[in-house]
Amino acid sequence: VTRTPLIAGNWKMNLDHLQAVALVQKLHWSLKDADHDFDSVDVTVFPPFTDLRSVQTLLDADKIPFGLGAQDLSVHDSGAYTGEISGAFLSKLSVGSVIIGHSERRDYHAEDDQVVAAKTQAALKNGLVPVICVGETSEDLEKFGASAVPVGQLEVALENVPADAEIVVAYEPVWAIGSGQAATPEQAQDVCQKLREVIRAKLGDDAADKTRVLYGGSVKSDNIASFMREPDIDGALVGGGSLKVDEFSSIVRFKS
Ligand code: G2H
Repeated sequence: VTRTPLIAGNWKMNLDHLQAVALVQKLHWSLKDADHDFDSVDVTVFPPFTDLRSVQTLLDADKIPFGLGAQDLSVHDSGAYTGEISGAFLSKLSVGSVIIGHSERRDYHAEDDQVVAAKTQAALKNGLVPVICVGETSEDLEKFGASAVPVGQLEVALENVPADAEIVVAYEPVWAIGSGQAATPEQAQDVCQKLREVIRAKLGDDAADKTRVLYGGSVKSDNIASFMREPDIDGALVGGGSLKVDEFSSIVRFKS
């Protein structure tokens, strides 16, 4: 099975709309200068909501072949939910995917597995590809080992997901996020392989073969290639490393 690698840049709450446009433009130039083969790797950026329109306009105008994603969405479509952003609004802005259940949302906004499942449904209903994040904390790791918690989280998120739905799964051990201490490729491969088995059990062989499983947590230009060599790791969800042009460009060009 061949799965096109996906390098996803999760900007978190960084870069205003002017900085966002500048970064995307420079990243495109950097990749073109390096003769990058844009078909060989999918690149998606996940800016803050307030940057989406500006980035989408730039991608369109300059025919830049990056995907556009959002970092969260509401479980609702519209109504009296002050401050929320619906999947319907996102898809009208040509947003193609949305991060769901990032550990920062689980932690700081009390999103549990049920909320993650509801948001996954909201994304699919609006034609958005959910990028479902799972991962264990360091306490979980000590108590249950690496895979039990992420496997359980994914099982709940995939309830009622149709077998032919396009989804992306991101394994992000919480202890590796923004810490500079990435998992080893072997550890990450082991959990990603188990997550693929969850996809197989819930959605079938076809989905297990097609679905991209990403690793996230302190991915940098000097460790990306080691993750990409693993058979069940199909890309990366990159935080800090996606905010600097040269660094992110090198990560995208992990093959060269
Ligand atoms: C994990 C990751 C991006 P970082 O949160 O989702 O961030 O690469 O900064 O560890």
